[in-house]
Amino acid sequence: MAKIPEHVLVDYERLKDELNQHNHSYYVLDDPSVPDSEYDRQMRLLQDLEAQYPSLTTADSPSQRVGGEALSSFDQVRHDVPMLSLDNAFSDEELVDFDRKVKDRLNYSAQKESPEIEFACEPKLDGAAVSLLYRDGLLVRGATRGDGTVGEDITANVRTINSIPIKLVGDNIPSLLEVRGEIYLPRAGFDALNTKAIAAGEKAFVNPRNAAAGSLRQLDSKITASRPLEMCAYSVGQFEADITPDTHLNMLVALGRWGFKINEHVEVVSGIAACEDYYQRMAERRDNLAYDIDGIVYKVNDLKLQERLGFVAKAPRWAIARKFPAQEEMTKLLDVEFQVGRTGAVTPVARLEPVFVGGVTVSNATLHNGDEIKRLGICIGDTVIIRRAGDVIPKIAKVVLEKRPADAREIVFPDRCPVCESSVKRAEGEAVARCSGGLFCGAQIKQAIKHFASRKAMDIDGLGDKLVDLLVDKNAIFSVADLYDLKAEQLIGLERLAEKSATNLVAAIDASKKTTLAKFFFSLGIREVGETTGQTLANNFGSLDAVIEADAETLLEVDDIGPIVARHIVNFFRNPDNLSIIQALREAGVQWPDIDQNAQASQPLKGQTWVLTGGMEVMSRAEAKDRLQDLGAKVAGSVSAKTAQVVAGPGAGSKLSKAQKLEVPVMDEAEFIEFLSRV
Ligand code: D41
Repeated sequence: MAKIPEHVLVDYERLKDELNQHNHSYYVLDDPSVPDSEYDRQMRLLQDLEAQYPSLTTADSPSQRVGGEALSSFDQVRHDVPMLSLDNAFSDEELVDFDRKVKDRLNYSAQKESPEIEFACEPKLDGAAVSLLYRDGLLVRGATRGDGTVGEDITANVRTINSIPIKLVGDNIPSLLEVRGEIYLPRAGFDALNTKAIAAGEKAFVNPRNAAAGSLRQLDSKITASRPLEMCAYSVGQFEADITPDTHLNMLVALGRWGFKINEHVEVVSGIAACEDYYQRMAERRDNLAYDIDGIVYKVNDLKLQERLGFVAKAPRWAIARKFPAQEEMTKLLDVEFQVGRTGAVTPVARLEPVFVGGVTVSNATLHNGDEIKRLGICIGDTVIIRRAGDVIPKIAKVVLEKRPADAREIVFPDRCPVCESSVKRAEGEAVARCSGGLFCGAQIKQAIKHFASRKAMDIDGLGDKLVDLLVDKNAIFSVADLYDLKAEQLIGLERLAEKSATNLVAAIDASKKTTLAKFFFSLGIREVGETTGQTLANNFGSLDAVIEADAETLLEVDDIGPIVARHIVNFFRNPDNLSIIQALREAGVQWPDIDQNAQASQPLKGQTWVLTGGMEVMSRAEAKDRLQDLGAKVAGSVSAKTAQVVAGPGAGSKLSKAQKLEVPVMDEAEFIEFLSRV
């Protein structure tokens, strides 16, 4: 074997340490320390060294996170310190009861002024519990919880999880440390995984917990490596160290310093009433978290008190879980209706027996399209599992086939539009079936008008969805152009509209005539043309007529316009009905300031991406965005190494720190306004 030169050994150790640190910044702190390109460069250097000197490669090398050879089975692992389970409290009374029992055991009740107990409150992550063993700071074993006494050795799999340190960092590293925590799949990762599975014709996972547990049980660690799993540490089993934290919170803080991810919402409170308050606060935030939680765990914070309290059977006396309403429930599919959208898309909507799930009562769920119906294998009358988490749209996660009744009916996708009876067609390669009725279809007319009137389009205040439905149903309007002929008297004649609202509405319609070219493009409801593309068209063509006249080739010359959007734009303006509506809108007085072609040619910020973060005091954020887009800049929601400039106002947080890390220039609002006056 080639002798490894000393300087290579030094380089190798340094590279490993640096990569582990970058990894920690990125996956644990959520705060990248270097651009991805730099990380990739160092990783390649490391891999080159390992290729040149194969004997260098150690298990703690960051290169090993991609997974290795598949196993034929998992070994069993005995937990020397048992992994306890958690008792549940199902009501506030049971929580008060828990507090009383803790105090009784500690003899607090006998004291005159019974002191309150300090509790550490933490979200109960919905994933799979694991044990990670570190000897002298190196990860030597990962194991599932199993039955609490015996689990399975999943070392190869846990190594692939980026938020798990393979080597501890910081001071006072314990000679022996067994960390317990939850491995979970954030919702975004879960959605991405299911999208991929469905595209590949595979079965989707019902929820992130199943997906996380399934990912850990893979014999091929390369599969685990491909799943965006995360881990949060929440307790310690075996522990031999020079320091001994005195509280649960301080133990978590120590774990954080050694490189583990700790849940960001952990809080220490005094007394059980404050625990209930924490529960309410987290219940409100639950839908906005990036991951599923199924409840709150309360733990006596003082580790000495924990020891005095001990455990019964398999659960500690010093901890309890209080569950949230379940995110999955069973109910029945009563019927399927088909709704027609603005672009004619026919969407099947499930009518369900109402069920309380994820904190709300659900009676409808979208079934997306015909493929989804096939994939789920669902029939009317079936019992289904509804899942509602985070995203407010409930989904049918699974059909319970065992419960299918004898009279279950197949779902038949209509070949005629349920609104206008035109034929329903499905274009090659598209999942969506569409009504071919275009503007003859009442449903499409309604949706087109609702879109036209919406805030980011023509912004007609007071023209809500219900009123649009009414106006179209009563034949008062047939297109967006007819809005501008509406008279107050006519509106008062319609049921539900008072005189004042009628005059206000006519005034709002009138006021909407003054718009911008970008908003007008967006308002037309051309398929795939959102706000950004509307702005792109305005910036690049300067006038409506220039876009009407453009062919697909000309459109394709514009950055950000691809062949599909180009085709939709050309088709839209080739349609004589659309052109006559545009003509009528212009005649009604809809107008926008022309974009100066010279100024446009010199768009000074063209090609730049800007990010606005924090509050703005003088200008509104929408105005700042408009101004930047007029100057040709793209306005993005997140900072990357490619960001040209960040405008940060008061309260700017992670985006600002990321900009500083990546050395992206930052200005405040005053500087921004000054900048605008110069360009
Ligand atoms: O977030 C969790 N799922 C979580 C689980 C947590 N935050 N803390 C936990 N603490 C414990 C004790 C008190 C026994 C150390 C737990 C669990 N146990 C647990 N998870 C699965 C079984 C037990």
